[in-house]
Amino acid sequence: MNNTLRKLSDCRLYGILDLSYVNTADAIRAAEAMIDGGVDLIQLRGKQQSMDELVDLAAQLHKVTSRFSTPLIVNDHPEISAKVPVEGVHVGQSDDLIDVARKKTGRNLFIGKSTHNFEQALAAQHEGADYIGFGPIFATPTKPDYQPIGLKQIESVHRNVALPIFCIGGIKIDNLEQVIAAGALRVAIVSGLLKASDIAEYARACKKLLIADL
Ligand code: 3NM
Repeated sequence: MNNTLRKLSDCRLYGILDLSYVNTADAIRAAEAMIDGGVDLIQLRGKQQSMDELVDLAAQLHKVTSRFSTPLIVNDHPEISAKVPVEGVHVGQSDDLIDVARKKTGRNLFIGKSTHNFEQALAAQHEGADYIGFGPIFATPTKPDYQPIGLKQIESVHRNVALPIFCIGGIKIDNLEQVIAAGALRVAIVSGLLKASDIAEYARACKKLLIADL
């Protein structure tokens, strides 16, 4: 294990391995390509998979991510962290509160929370989240039931929330400059990356735009 795990504040590009876009057999290769292209942290998201499948895949993924100082975050299930030394857990608005998730992990992990408006973003900060997702910025088939919030709140949320904020939802290489121009410093991308013909190249192009202002 590389003991200099990348800090959240240094993370700009968050790649989400959503198992509705990539099957478990290809997930490791997709993670390696993401890392090769400069993705800074990776989330495992599997809404249809059993706990056993997720634990098994998280363990395989962690062998890869830990070689590259890349934090691995699991979506929804703090319980996985009891079995696999992942670095974080991501919860949604209807999942465990941050405190509860933290207690379930029994370790000092990153806890991230999805937020869908300015008030939820402030509340997540108050609740003790280590980072937030903020979106969906644009309509997305990956989370079809959510109303897109657009670009307008990005600036105010960055002015008022002192956590790493990952804008998410419908973000692709083609609209990323718009999102950055609206004030985003960090983004999370699912389908843009996973449907790319070359995941590493796609990630590299996104990362280049995100770090252009450094
Ligand atoms: N969470 P894509 S939007 C997983 O707004 C997720 O909290 C969202 O997928 C939120 O990059 C989203 O394919 C889906 O649009 C993002």
